[in-house]
Amino acid sequence: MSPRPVFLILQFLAALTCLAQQPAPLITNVEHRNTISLNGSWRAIVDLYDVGYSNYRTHLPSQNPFFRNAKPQTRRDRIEYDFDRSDLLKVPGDWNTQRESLFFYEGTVWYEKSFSYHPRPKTRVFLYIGAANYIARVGVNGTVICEHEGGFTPFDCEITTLLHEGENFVVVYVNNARKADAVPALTTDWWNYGGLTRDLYLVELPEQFIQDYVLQLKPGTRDQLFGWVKLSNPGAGQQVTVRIPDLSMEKRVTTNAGGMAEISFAHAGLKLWSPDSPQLYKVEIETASDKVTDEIGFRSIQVRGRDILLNGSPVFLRGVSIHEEAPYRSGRAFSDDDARILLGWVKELGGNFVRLAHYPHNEHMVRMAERMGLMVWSEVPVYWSIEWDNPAALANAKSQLTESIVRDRNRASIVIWSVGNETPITDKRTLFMHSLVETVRALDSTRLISAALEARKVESTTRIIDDPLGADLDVLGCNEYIGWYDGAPEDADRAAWQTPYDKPLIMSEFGGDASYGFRADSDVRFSEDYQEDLYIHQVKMLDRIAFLRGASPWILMDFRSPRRLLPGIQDYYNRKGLISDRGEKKKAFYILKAWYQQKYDSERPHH
Ligand code: GCB
Repeated sequence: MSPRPVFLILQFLAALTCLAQQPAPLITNVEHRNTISLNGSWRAIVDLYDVGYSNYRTHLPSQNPFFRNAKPQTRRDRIEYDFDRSDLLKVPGDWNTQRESLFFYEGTVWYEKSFSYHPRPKTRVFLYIGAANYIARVGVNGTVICEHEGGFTPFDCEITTLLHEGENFVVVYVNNARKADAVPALTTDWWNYGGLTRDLYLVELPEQFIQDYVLQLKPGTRDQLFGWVKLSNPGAGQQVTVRIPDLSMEKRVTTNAGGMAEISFAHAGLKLWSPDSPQLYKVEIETASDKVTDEIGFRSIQVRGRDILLNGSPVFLRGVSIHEEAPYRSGRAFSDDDARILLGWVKELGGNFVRLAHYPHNEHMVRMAERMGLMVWSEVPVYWSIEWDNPAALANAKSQLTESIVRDRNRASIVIWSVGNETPITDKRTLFMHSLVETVRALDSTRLISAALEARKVESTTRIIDDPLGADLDVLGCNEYIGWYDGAPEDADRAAWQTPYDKPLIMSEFGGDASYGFRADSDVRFSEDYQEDLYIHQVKMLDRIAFLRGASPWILMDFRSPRRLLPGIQDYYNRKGLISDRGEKKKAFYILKAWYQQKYDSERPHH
């Protein structure tokens, strides 16, 4: 029997409202809240044809059977799935590297986990998902509560009223099928690792809690802090206390009608954060019902003409690009230990800077960089071609950008927000990118904005960086591949660089593939010797660019890419790493290290 039209219309409307379920406003600094980890083993149903979502058309999406985790009640019941008898996947973790059969998989996986919970009075509970690549739909105890698009940023959904005493369950639908209208779109030079790739928590908060806050050094000063605290519920006259015990600072402020309170104060004895001395202060924020602590570093980052100034002094950014690829084991990196190893190599290289390409990396990485003393370039996956004239794609890019800024804007490590990578120049694209730049400026006035651009080649030796997007940026980023995609390594010796912009340049990429252990003459592609020679020519060229203020060559470690097909050499790895996927350093590593030592010494002539 087919359903009546009226019912279908109602169902359609209900489906629309269901799809419109946005996550709750982001809770910052989840790490220091009262959390219950949901990491660990989850039941997983691999659903190649999206049967669980699309084949149950007679159900409202909010009552989709898979979300209900249903069990047969009688022997006659037909239920064609069973989480309890499905295999396990680890969370956090991509699915591709956990099961051979999922290595190339792009589609839907349903995750389920049961947990016992004891509700407490006057407590709100949120489910926080560090990242799910790419679309996630979340249900708790059978009710679908929110959905999220974007594979590299966190979101949370309030589940207070859905929880009960005893056993509860959460079901998450994750789909990583590539789509032309997504961000990123169909093609990337990295593996499309699917799944619940970052930490998952239940976050317990009081009824009125500290939603978000910012405390930063006022640009252009060395002793003035400013910011604000936002409470979860609006309402004027609520007291907020901000303390920095090590500075014996305490400040009381009162919220406005929107539940926000501004803070500003000065302290002459402030020790500023820098790579050489990554000073962090414990900051406590307290209201009548909530208290959260954080560790915040204070520093300023500015541009003056063609200089980048850290705490008022010119600095050269000695960096390297990194993908969120796990060292020693394969797959997505997600832990503190992964971050310690990757960033430890950057320190060994003599770096003070990392470009976390091409999407926001996990929070462990950003916090580890802060503790270790590394400045960070953070990026959104506005990569290559996006549907520039599609308003939904723009809204999506903006929301990923916003989530990453809200998550990280108290981190001293982050000095640059990058709005994209190698986006081909057209009017529509430049408008789109302009809109992203405006989004950043509205959310954060203390950091620099950049993007990885490409240069225009005139004649055979001159390269001009005159992308119109440059007008919007504080710092020009440029990717170039002289000696790899563009001519021979020695062509760098004659290359001349120009830009009409009076702005600093970071060479955000250069490099070439080398298979670790493959030694040959320096003109043999894919040998360590070729890559070493390329770096020798590159650093000489870079030294001749008068407006160069930093570099983040491509890339620290070999990483998986579906575009890298050469058997025996690439085997689905981009081999431009200075270090292999097994942690072995290639010859070029030492060329860059020596160059960075020189740069370091020349900034400190008296040492
Ligand atoms: C680029 C891209 C980067 C690639 C790299 C390469 O220009 O920005 O994502 O992986 O080149 O190796 O081709």
